[in-house]
Amino acid sequence: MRQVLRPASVLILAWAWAPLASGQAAVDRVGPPSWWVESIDQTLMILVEGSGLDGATVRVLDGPVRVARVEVQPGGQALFVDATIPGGASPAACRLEIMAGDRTIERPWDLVAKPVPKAETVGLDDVIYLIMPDRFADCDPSNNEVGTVGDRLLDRGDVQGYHGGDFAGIRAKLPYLADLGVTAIWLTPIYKPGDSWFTPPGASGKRFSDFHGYSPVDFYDTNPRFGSKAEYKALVDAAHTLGLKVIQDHILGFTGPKHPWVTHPPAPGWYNGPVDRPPACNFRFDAAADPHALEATRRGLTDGWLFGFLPDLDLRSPRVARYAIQQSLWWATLFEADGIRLDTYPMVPRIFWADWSEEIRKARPGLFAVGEAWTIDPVDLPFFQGGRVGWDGVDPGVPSVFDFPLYSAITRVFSGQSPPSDLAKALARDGNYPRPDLLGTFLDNHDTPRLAAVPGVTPARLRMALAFLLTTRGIPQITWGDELAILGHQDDRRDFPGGFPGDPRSAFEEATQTPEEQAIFRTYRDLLRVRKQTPALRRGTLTHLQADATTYVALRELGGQKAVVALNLGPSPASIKLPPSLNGPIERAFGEARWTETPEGPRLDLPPESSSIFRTPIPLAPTR
Ligand SMILES: [Ca+2]
Ligand SMILES: [Ca+2]
Repeated sequence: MRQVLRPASVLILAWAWAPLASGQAAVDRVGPPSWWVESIDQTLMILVEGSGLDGATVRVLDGPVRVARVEVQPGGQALFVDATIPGGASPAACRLEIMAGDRTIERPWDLVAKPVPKAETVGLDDVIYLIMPDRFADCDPSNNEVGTVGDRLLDRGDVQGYHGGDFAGIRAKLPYLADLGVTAIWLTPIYKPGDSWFTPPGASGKRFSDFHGYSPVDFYDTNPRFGSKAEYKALVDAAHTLGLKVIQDHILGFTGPKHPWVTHPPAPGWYNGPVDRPPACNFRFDAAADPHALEATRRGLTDGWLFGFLPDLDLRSPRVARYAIQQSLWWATLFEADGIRLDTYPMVPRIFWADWSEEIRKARPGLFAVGEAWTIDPVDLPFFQGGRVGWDGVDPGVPSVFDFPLYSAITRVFSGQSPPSDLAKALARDGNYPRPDLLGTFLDNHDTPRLAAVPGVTPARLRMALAFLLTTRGIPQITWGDELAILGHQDDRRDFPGGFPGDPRSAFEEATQTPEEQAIFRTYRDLLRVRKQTPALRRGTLTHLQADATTYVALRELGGQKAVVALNLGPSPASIKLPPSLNGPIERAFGEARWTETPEGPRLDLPPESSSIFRTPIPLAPTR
């Protein structure tokens, strides 16, 4: 069925920009460019962008896709095509036919089989390894300047330039990650970004490339400097073969400054505006969580442009929301996400997340998602975790958020600014969260200083911080190179040593690591093994046994298994009495502490600046 509708409401809308002069029809982009078949009917919004599309008609050839309605935007630059894919349809190599004026334009539009997920979704048993693809490994130098316009973007001497890492590099290093003991990789966004240097307003001429990925210009293509969609798929398949899960980093709320929508939005009000004088995001997470805040203050969080220059999409508009949800579903389904990380999650209206979660649930029930909600306030953060209806009547449905309040406590404690009792104090707020066990925990990420670079953090303190991270509640996330204690500050995403042509040595091989790198690398590997062997450390209840000015001791229990984690940050040995209920068979799984059973309960003797783990003996090979 073909049908062309032009609702009167569209015709009378005022336009903020001048339509292009009508000329010969052309199509620049079609999104989504493909879809999959399901057992039930699916309705889809296909956005066709180009020029000269006034009066266009659309049909889908060579397949079962039915076009229900075409909305031609005044100016002829966009068509919204509402289509139906009948349930039970077979995959087909379809073609989208657009007829406008005297031209007929065809685009391939494949209907494919729905991939069957290869792995369980990310969950409590996982440890996530964050990779910024540009900074990990460059195994294909031929892609380093693909598509570049103007000055070269590759400059390893410039922290804001590209360094050359790619999908092929990550794929080559997957065995290293599997051996280290992580179970999932999270890549920062792989969308196609701008092709040239960018100088934001107010940056005093300083220029930036989009190596970090948070400036998409096309939501249906990859960054060609990382590789093609086929190369990305090959990376995902290789990861799954090794038992590693893949977390996709989705941007749903904004675009890069160079996105073509900025000058040619598909419809009025596509971005929050006014576009020529955009309001900057106010970062008032507290206002979102506060039922008594001014609505205008809340809108400053959800509708402002990040840093005043990242164009903010109006996700309250049904068309914009549909586009965002579809691109998210498209990547997650066709590229087999095992989890999704949601960038700038609180800057998007919660009602959108509720809709997004519902759609994701239908496509892949139970799929893990974790939102970036960068607030260290333990009162505000719980509001953003899904699983509970908030004061606004909305459950955003996103099961996890990153635990920035605990991150803040970790930084303070292990740099010597606060006593270890602050760890217990931070965890004491867990009653505020719908699911504290699902929170994403971390020592640092790509947006923070590395913990190893924080003044006051010593190698011994770094090892204790890791022991805490990998044994406390939550799903831990490690940042690339943390296992070597690589340094770096807020805006200094360093390269993995040995990942790049010309590097003097490779830290991917233990034999060519420095002695300092070997020490921390082995600590990572050992602790990851202990965590893997000890279900209580991943899923157990958490009880604080001791938390004071120098020590922190916690018990995790699952079924009959007990695990005791003991940290002594002080410069002297410490002796700690544990409850008599902990008497019984025990083995040391990590560290140097001594466990002595007495009628009054076990006594723990902890060496200075040390971490140790004891557990109910398990019938497995001992750790190295
Ligand atoms: Ca490369
Ligand atoms: Ca926003």
